[in-house]
Amino acid sequence: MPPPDAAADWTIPQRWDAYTPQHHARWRFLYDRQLRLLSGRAVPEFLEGVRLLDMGEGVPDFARLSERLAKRTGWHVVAVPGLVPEDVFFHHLAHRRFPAGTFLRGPHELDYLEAPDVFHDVFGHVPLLTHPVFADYLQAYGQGGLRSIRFGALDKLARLYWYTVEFGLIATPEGLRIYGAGILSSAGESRYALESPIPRRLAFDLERVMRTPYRIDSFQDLYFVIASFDDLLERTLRTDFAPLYARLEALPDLSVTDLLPTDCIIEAGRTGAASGHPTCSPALLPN
Ligand code: HBI
Ligand code: FE
Repeated sequence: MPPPDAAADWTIPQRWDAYTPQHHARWRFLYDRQLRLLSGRAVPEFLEGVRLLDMGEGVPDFARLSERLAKRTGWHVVAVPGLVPEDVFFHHLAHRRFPAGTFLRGPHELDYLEAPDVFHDVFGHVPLLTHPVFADYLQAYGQGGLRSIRFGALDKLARLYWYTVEFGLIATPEGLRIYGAGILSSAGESRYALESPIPRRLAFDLERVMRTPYRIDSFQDLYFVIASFDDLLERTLRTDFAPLYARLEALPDLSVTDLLPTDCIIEAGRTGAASGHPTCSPALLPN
């Protein structure tokens, strides 16, 4: 059941007028800090989306933001009270509505907070929705999510969201770049994800991703790297999930230190690689 002041689809009014000058100043601090960090680290299409959406003045008004966004890919940003049930979340994505929180993190939690706030949701997730292929991917993800509930495979699909939309990396001719919102909205992880020798970085593989649980309370030990957004769309949401879910039923989950012979290692990370294990350079990522 939605909370008292929310509609049946869990949306609420954003109440943009209620943001104080302090909120807008804090947004600008977070925005400016991330943009300084992300040049040379974020995938160029993300930075292009940030430029197009013109969000630098303060907490964006979702109505104005959606006007600009919808002109490009038909997506809208809708306000919700916080995390919403999976089926509600998938339903919004399947209809090109991105559900965003309205609260802004406090001055004491500028670096890490448990629940997604408006900076994570809007600065982290929305700019890439100006990119037609990524916009298609997220809508197809929502449709797939609704189907996965019927297969009882919601946890597998949640992992796909986690290792792509939230914490995905992408190979570019200039090197690895960030496209996951959980990294893009985090000062610490924006550096760690590309520069730390600790995490393992593997080429994206749908079945591998769906077998790999994740942790929500620390920097990631494992990142998956895609070759392009076209490739991500092709490899995931164009496949028939029924046989995949059936296969996954019989396979155990993998720990982040497990290594499959089929894993294509881009950077082995602290846990290292079995000797002789094939590595793959980002340029040669399986397309
Ligand atoms: N609700 N508002 C909101 N934002 C999310 O990112 C979100 C959610 N509900 C469920 C959810 N994410 C995850 O379970 C996804 O993997 C489905
Ligand atoms: Fe998120």
